[in-house]
Amino acid sequence: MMRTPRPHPALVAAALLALAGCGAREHQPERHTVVIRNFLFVPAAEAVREGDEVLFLNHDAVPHTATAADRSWDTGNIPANGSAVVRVGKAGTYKCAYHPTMTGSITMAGK
Ligand SMILES: [Cu+2]
Repeated sequence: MMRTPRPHPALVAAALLALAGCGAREHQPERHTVVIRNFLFVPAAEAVREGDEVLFLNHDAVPHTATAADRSWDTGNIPANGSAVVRVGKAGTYKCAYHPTMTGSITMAGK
């Protein structure tokens, strides 16, 4: 009696994983970080892609916000040493609602 040789299951799984990882998705969402320090957004300009999140870390001793100029997104109040995450879908400028001289901008990459 002859048995048909079969590929090892682990090899099949590896091959399927390799195929799945090939061009199935152009971009994995990323999380960008903007630090608020000394009444500044650092970096002041951040390039994101659709689906990305931006994490704002407030390292100041007073509350801030990051509020889109067109109001399309808003972190709301970020307390001292607090943080907030937003998903930004389009390019534009933003500022702190409490301190209008604090400004930053988002650009959309890969479009
Ligand atoms: Cu502020």
